[in-house]
Amino acid sequence: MNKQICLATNNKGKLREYREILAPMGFTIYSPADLNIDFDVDETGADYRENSLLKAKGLRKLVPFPVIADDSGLEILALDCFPGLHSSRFAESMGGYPKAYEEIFRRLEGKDRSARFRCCICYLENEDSKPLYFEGFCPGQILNAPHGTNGFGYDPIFHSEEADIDFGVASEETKNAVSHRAKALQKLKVFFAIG
Ligand code: ITT
Repeated sequence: MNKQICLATNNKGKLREYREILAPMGFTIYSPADLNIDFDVDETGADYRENSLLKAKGLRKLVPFPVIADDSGLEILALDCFPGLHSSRFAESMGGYPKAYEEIFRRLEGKDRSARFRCCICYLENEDSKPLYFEGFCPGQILNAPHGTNGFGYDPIFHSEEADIDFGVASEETKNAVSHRAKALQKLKVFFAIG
């Protein structure tokens, strides 16, 4: 099996987590930037799966390696899974994460704070290969105020139920033991072990 893989992301936080999890298995993970590729895909899919495929296909034609793409988001149950598929775009539209946190706190006043992170990985070996999908969830609660600066994105306002820790103060190792991404990746690792 080719142990060189390109990750279809411009998100440094995701890249760090994939490397941390896959490097011990002997995989080298390249980002588009590592290969001097200007990578940008319009995320026009109707769900995580479609977006992950758009990213995987968009990159696979540009690189000589199999590709992993990750589409993920934060789903707040009392807000009908908002911001969900638009998690990144919502933060951008608010002018950054701190403002997005404030807006979420405002919308959640008096409501149940249950939430989950969700991740869909698409693995595409070759341009004409069948795409393989692996999904993972990470249940928790939205905090009352940001706590810590570890991780990325919405980590500073998320409390993980399984790890019983706020992701903003969790080590990478702790987050990677329970995260949505780690769980999806765990399934991909099983495929690599038998594939
Ligand atoms: P790429 O498309 O380049 O991979 P992106 O950040 O735009 O980067 P997504 O479209 O998948 O990626 O959006 C995922 C967003 O969901 C991400 O930017 C965060 O806002 C949020 N998110 C996903 N996983 C997260 C995590 O582990 N911790 C915190 N926030 C996360």
